[in-house]
Amino acid sequence: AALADDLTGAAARGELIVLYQPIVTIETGAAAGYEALVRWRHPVRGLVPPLDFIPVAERTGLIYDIGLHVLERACTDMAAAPGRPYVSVNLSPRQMQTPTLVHDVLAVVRRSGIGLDRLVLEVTESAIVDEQSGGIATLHELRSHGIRIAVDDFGTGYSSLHYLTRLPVDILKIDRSFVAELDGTPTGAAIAEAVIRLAQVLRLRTIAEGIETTEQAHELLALGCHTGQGYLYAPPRPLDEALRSETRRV
Ligand code: G
Ligand code: G
Ligand code: MN
Ligand code: NA
Repeated sequence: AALADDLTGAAARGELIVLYQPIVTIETGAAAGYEALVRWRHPVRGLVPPLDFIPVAERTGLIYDIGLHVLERACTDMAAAPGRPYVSVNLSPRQMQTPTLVHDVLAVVRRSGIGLDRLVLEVTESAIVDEQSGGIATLHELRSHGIRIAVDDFGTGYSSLHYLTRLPVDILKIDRSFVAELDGTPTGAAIAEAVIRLAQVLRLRTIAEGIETTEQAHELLALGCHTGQGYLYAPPRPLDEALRSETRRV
């Protein structure tokens, strides 16, 4: 309860900070975009990771305003970034279910000055697949404005593969648990390979998460995934550091 109280007004007090992790073209190591990842700089507890406060924010409904705050920061930061990178922002289920979402997202992005084609919104399977939530209609509407949709942690949720063929999405993010299994064996590659093949057939892009070794990067390339993020390239960092961080070729 105390944490929830503190969270009220955290954004207004400037306690929420947004870090950026590059999403790179694996062949060149060049950043094509950045994932925005929020942190809470709590005056007493120190840096609180999202896993500790996003669920609280979801329960209390604070996530809606926090999410718009993160979006505004992310779009404004990217407006000043060289090379017109895209920015990928996470949306939680509760945000997806709020009827004003599309209107508010459009207003924030337009105010920032970046084009709508430079925004990717990351949603989880559960947030879209729940028929009651109106998630599908929301995604259609967002996409009609040129915003791209990525399915986060793909493969860990409960959507059936059949259902996926009808989802209005652009990108599948291969969950880092499947990248971690890449060990040069067919069994280790099984799920990543299945996701990549599926994406090819459905004409979706793939982004591999949690790439930590050059071996994983090479294996992803061999499987046909050309974009990824992970500690091999860079951890989430403050904007300035993220923009000037060195990228590497594998
Ligand atoms: O950065 P880190 O690995 O600690 O992120 C942990 C989780 O928190 C990830 O699942 C990520 O999707 C989520 N997360 C990070 N930033 C945001 C945000 O701005 N909004 C929402 N809804 N989730 C976020
Ligand atoms: O659920 P989502 O994919 O949005 O979560 C992203 C989270 O993954 C962030 O909290 C980020 O800190 C973390 N992350 C980013 N790169 C790596 C990596 O290479 N390895 C691991 N274990 N975690 C990573
Ligand atoms: Mn994500
Ligand atoms: Na993920």
